[in-house]
Order: sequence, then C-alpha cells, then structure tokens
Amino acid sequence: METTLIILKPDAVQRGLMGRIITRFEDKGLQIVGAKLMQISPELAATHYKDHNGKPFYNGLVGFMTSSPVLVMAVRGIGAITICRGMMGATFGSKAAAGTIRGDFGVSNSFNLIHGSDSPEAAARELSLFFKAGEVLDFARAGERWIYDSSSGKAE
Ligand code: IDP
Ligand code: MG
Repeated sequence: METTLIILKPDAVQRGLMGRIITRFEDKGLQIVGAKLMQISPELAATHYKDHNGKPFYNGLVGFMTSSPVLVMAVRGIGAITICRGMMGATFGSKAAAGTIRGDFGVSNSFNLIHGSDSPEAAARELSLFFKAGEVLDFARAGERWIYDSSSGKAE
C-alpha cells in the first residue's frame, strides 16, 4: 500500500469542487486516510515547493497556495501515487486530457486545482509536512474485500 499527499488547491475549494474531486478518488477505490481544511503559511508553501524556488512561476505559486484555504488529504491504495497523478492529468489545465480532474474542471495553467506527490520520496516528505503523527489513520474499510482481489493471498 502506498499513501500520497493530495492538496485540493484554493481554486478547488473556492469553486465548490471538493466533493466532486473527492468522489473521484473514492469511486476509484482509493481510501482517504487523512483530511483537513487549512490555510497554508508562506513558510510551509516555500518548504513544500522548495524544488521550484527560482523558477518564473514560483512567487505566483506561493501566493496562490497561501491565498485561501486548501483541503489536504492522505490518499491510500496499491500504486496510489501513480494512480492519483494519472487521475489529476497534465500540469496545465489547458493541456490536461478530458477525463482527468484538471482536464474536466479547469482551463488555467497555474490555477490547476490539485497537487499530488510525484514519487514515494516526495510522498513521505510531503505527508510529514502536512500531517502530524496520528493524523493519518490506519483503518479497515467494510468493503475492502471487493476493492482488491486477495484470492491469491496477495491483494491485487
Ligand atoms: P505538478 O503540480 O503537475 O506536479 P509542477 O511542475 O510540480 O507540476 O509545478 C507545481 C505547480 O506550479 C503546478 O501545479 C502549477 O500550479 C504551477 N506551475 C508549474 N508550471 C507553471 C508555469 O509554467 N506557469 C504557471 N504555473 C506553473
Ligand atoms: Mg510537482
């Protein structure tokens, strides 16, 4: 099982798209194991996006991410990092394919609704930035045996 950090960005919250985006992850069979509405501080935004420091869009990105509340989520499943990135679509809303979150709900390149960790290392780092110990929960879902095929002894 992998756990990834998803952020529903200020545009998603302000546009009332949280429910529809969360529904996509739940419909897919992914498990929400952490969630909170929060306002990101400039310091946290800078740490989270440190790899983009110095790029032309960096100041705008930090300004955007701190401008209004976001919903941060820990999302779990086998291959969750890659699955969530695929569901998000390409970075720019103008280029993201139909059927993806960015492709279906937006047209902007910077206001692109959602962040998702892009590797296991990034997921571990980012989850620890946004969630304290005990805020990401381990719990069994009632329908788990119908989400994954465990007949071989290994969930797949
Ligand atoms: P990602 O969110 O798809 O992983 P990154 O390249 O990591 O994309 O960029 C982080 C965020 O910075 C993007 O989601 C987007 O909000 C913003 N961003 C990236 N490139 C540009 C750009 O060229 N112009 C404006 N904003 C950008
Ligand atoms: Mg990225």
